[in-house]
Amino acid sequence: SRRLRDTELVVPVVVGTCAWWVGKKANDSVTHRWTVYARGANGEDLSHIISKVTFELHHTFTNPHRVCLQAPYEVTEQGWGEFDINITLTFTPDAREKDVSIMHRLKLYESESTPNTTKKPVMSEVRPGGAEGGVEGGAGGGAGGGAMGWVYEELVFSEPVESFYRRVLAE
Ligand code: SLL
Repeated sequence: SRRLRDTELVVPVVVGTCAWWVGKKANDSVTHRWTVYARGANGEDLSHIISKVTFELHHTFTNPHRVCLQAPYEVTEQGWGEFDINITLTFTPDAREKDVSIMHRLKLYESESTPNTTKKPVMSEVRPGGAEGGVEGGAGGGAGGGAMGWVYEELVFSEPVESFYRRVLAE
């Protein structure tokens, strides 16, 4: 199928983490439970454009290479430390696009650099084949501790494959 000149398909996505302190059950290896996720910016599950999401956890986790073949694209774990998670989006084969990787740091603790407000809502974009930074937000988890952080990105498919484009618009 041919590619459509002068056409762009823009899909807003959010990747993020949220973490909760486990409270009195905390021990040396488990202080928090947390979830890392990728989803559509409006809550849609993205399975119309994504075939796989891979989350690369810190090597101290058992089986750190976690693969989600269907929505919800998320991993829930427990641990003690903060680290960078590489999140790779693989698109449906009919898109004929390369994977996109987004790095996101798991935050367990509210910090001065993650204020209780969302930063300025300017959008950024990721083009399949090359990622750039997006808009970040964060918040503290309130009583007991915990933290959230997320980044809003736009996946931009420029000159999309026609059959992919038509299928996505029809869904
Ligand atoms: C740090 N550089 O030192 C970071 C690494 C790694 C966190 C944090 C493993 C949990 C488990 C876990 O939480 N690793 O043992 O299953 O802060």
